[in-house]
Amino acid sequence: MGVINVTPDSFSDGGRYLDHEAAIARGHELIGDGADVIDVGGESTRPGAEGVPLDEELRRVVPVVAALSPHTRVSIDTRKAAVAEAAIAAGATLVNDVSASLFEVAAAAGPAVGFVAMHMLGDPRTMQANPTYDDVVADVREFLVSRAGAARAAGVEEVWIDPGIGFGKTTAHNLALLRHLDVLVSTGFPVLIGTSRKRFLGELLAAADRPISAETVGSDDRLEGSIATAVWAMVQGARMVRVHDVRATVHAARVVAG
Ligand code: HH2
Repeated sequence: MGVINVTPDSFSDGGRYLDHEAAIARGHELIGDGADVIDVGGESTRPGAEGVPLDEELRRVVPVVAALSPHTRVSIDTRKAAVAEAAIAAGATLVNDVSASLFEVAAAAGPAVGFVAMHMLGDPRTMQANPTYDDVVADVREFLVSRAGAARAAGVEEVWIDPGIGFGKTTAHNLALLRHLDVLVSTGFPVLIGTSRKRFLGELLAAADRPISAETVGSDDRLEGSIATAVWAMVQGARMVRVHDVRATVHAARVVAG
């Protein structure tokens, strides 16, 4: 799954694809690089981000979804039912909802439309304040199985689960979820995971034996960690990885797959 953020403020590619032409061109590039799905989002959910008004989110994403959906599967990354509905009308067939609540919209659209239930603690404005869990892996699993079950009960046939790396999680929480990904895989729901360019990758480099300063590891410098964790996740049984650097990730996955 290749990412296009049609936003001014996403943490790694904010501002680059706010222009529709640039976003659509990027989508074609990602398809050429080997993406099977393009995830289009119009609202940043980075820690501390403020929400975006409905009209503005619609204006950002609908033309991009309409232009790309004849060429590839498009997923819509949104927390708003009206945006999900408009994106489906424009050709999207996967609702990627970081609040795990829009399954009714996917269900109403019929069997061609799937749903991703992602785990987030709180909301983007406050989620990194002081995230705490009894047992992060068990808590996330329980939440996802419950939401995915609700989506199935509502009539969605294709339901994915995603632990929401970085969404109300410390580096230790992210690592526990990656290390124990088998716990999510064993639920039977297909697992999607997104580590791409996330902050904890820079923190791990800063904490290594021969540290690289976290400040010098900007989000564009997290490629190796993004690829390593994507391949790790696939080896553990994740069925889809959400990445910005599609070409490099596809190449790495093909090498490991032999
Ligand atoms: N991560 C981000 C956004 N959407 N969706 C799923 N299913 N899983 C994720 O891990 C996930 C997601 C955050 O990354 P990005 O889109 O690059 O940044 P921003 O939220 O700042 O637009």
